[in-house]
Amino acid sequence: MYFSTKIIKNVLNTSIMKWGKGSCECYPKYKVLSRYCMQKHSSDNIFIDFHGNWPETEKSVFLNEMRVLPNFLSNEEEAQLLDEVEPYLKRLRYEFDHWDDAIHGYRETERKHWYPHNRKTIQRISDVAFNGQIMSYIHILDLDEKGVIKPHVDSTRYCGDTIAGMSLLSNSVMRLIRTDEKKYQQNKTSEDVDSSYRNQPKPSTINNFYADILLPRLSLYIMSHSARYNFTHEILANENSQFKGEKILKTRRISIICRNEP
Ligand SMILES: O=C(O)CCC(=O)C(=O)O
Repeated sequence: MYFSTKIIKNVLNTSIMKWGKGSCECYPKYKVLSRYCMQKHSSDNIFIDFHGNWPETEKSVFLNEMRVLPNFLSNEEEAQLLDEVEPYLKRLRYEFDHWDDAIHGYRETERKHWYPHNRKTIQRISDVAFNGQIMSYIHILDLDEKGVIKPHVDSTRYCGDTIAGMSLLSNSVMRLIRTDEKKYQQNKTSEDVDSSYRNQPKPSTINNFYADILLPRLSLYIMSHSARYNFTHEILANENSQFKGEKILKTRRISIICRNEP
């Protein structure tokens, strides 16, 4: 199935799907996208651009373990979340000082208690991505327009096998590059696993396979199991932010990220 750039633009520019509790409604005009909802495991996926020589088995596992739900949020839900988090974020400075850090040009906070309308949105993530088992602290990451998230693998010490993130304010491209599969698996002893929160192996796209993931504003991504541990993930800087040949402009982006317990 071939998806044209016109369809990708439609996803980026219009609210065409509404996600309810674990299901979605698609307007009839966008039948082709409704197939995405029905066939999330199909080997073509409009939000994933595969590069390099992927073994077929890895590809089908990956399609189950890296999912993008477009328009998970409505514009109103996005505005309500922003109203709640902005007053806290505004008190912080963007961190640009440490180029070695996995994230550059960001500020962040955590939140446990949410206004009731936003709590409902968090509960939807909990139901869709975690079978109701979510960590109580939710991570809010505000990336400046010039900010980048460099390739890293999250440590298995601090959270479980799944992370789910909503993208507010901006579209962006996340890149997942295949890395050393043994090093970052769960349940390793302390000598095997780096103790830092984010490990930064040096992944290469040469003689390797990787995937670019389009994260439209208002979407939710769910990354789990091998997509988390066998691949680094990063958010591309504007200089190389493109998807299927289309430039994807990243402006200021706030992600609200839920995790499960290790
Ligand atoms: O902003 C995101 O969606 C990804 C965040 C991330 O990679 C991290 O917190 O380790």
